[in-house]
Amino acid sequence: MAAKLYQFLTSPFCAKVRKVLDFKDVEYEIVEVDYLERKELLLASGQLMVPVLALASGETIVDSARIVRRLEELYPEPTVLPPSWSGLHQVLADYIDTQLEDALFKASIPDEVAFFRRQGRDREALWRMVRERKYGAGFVEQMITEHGVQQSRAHQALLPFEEALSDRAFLLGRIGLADFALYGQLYSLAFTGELKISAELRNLRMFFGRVDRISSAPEAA
Ligand SMILES: N[C@@H](CCC(=O)N[C@@H](CS)C(=O)NCC(=O)O)C(=O)O
Repeated sequence: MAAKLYQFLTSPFCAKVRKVLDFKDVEYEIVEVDYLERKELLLASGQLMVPVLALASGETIVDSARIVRRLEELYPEPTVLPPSWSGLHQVLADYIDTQLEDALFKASIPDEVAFFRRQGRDREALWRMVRERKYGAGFVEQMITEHGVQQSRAHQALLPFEEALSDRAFLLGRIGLADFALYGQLYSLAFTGELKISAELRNLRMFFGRVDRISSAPEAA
């Protein structure tokens, strides 16, 4: 029996986990969670956030960092924490999952609103409510109005990564956790099917393709 990954397509943390599963060649199926109807997710994990990984053994893990740690224990090879680079990968992945996430998430808001609107006004309304509870009333409309500013902020935040990738395929040389975290966050600029990483960020565009090709995405369950 394959593991099950509960996800929202738009989630960068789910994209990170998908790619680690692909890299480690773990068989899994995707359960695309309906944003408004999360009964199956709740029953499987006792909470309402993704990613959640339900292993064939019956073990269920919530949170992308915990999932990756557990996968590393269960499937140590190929490793995402190369010897003597493990600490740096973790520090960099943490930065990517928080600081870079903040910039890219804000720049991707118009696409996310459109994505949830296509699924229905009710999904869009819940999505907006969750965001505005966290960031305050009017946040979503403000991000749409300020889209240009948010795009240049995201561009600035990506420049150090673009530079690092000018002479190597992966951030710290050998592929590892930080690369999967970066791939996940870049997925916020790709979930529409169009790669919205600026043409000026050529190394990052190639990096995204390189990690994306690690294996083909499995079919939705
Ligand atoms: N630190 C968590 C963050 C997970 C997270 O923020 N998940 C979001 C989707 S990207 C979520 O499930 N949000 C609930 C909601 O939007 O209702 C992780 O790394 O897994």
